[in-house]
Amino acid sequence: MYSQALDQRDESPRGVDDAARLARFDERVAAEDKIEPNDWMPAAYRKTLIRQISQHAHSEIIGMQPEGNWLTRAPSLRRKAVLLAKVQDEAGHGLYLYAAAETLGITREELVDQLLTGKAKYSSIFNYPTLTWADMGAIGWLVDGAAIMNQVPICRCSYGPYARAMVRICKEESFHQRQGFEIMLTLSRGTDEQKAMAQDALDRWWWPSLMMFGPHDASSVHGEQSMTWKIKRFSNDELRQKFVDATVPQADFLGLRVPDDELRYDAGSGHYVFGEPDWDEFAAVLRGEGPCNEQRMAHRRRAHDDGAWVREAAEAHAAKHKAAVA
Ligand code: BYC
Repeated sequence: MYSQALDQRDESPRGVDDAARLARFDERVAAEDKIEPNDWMPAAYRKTLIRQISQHAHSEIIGMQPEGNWLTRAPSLRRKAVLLAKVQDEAGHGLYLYAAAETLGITREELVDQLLTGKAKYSSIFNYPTLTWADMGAIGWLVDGAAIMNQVPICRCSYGPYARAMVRICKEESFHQRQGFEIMLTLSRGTDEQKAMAQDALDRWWWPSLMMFGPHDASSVHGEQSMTWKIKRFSNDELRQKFVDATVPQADFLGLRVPDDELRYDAGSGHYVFGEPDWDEFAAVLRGEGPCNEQRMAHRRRAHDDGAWVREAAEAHAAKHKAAVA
């Protein structure tokens, strides 16, 4: 349906990409020019962007649930206000990203439909439960930390609207990361019980956070092409390594232990060597078999149905306005 229409738009009347336009596109990407919505682009570039930006948008929207779970149980008014602001930021990120995806010629309704029907993915990380308050710290510190590592390079993405949306998103993610780290710091400097809670959260969120970067480069389907197009600037494995290198010293500062027996610093390379995430678990989560996949989607569908009256009211208002103008 939509993809056919988009493919036609990116092809010449003979149904073949015009070599001159493709060469010009490649030149512009190589020269670090931004590609804008009305510029010609290869159909596959458009499709990849829609896939990645919408997966990112859906992740922000589904990502509100694990933390939303703790809004009513935050340990103080200040903690509650901060967490509420963070969850609201995530809703905002979802909206900028849906808007960025819409500039590629797909409608919001189609994007939402792809999420609700299970056609589009969202990040594996949000299919894990938030069992204690320390999970709010671990999510901010590790999950937002991984998101920043992944997303800062996307501020230089070749597609203008995505790159610009990422600038603001990354600024807000930095605040999220700091608030998570501060929760972990408070707990790890607290009572034995609080410190144990922080360690338990690190134990449960460490490996899923490493999985956020996607499969190894050798198994990455889109990685190489996305790097050529300058949508991605670093490979999945490069970003995972950067994340481990940045985060292990932070765990040391907190006095917490990263749950990896193979973890060691290699002075020769200046990098940490670390163990393998459980890739069977990753595959299962992507198949919809993670601990919370069903719950997350059921909640999202319910929220969408509950919001039907808002969409109907907006449509009725738009129709009335159109009739008045005509
Ligand atoms: N979860 O060829 P590959 C956030 C899929 S942060 C689920 O390497 P690509 C937030 C991948 O889609 C999270 N699926 O793909 C943080 C592909 O399947 P399809 C969102 C995953 O695109 C805190 C297949 O595996 N961030 O929002 O080159 C609070 C093969 O992978 C995952 C972004 O989306 C995964 N972890 O690289 C609130 C950042 N990993 O599509 C919210 C932008 C891989 O062919 N996205 N897959 O069916 C990216 O940078 C890239 O899309 C990825 C994957 C690194 C995620």
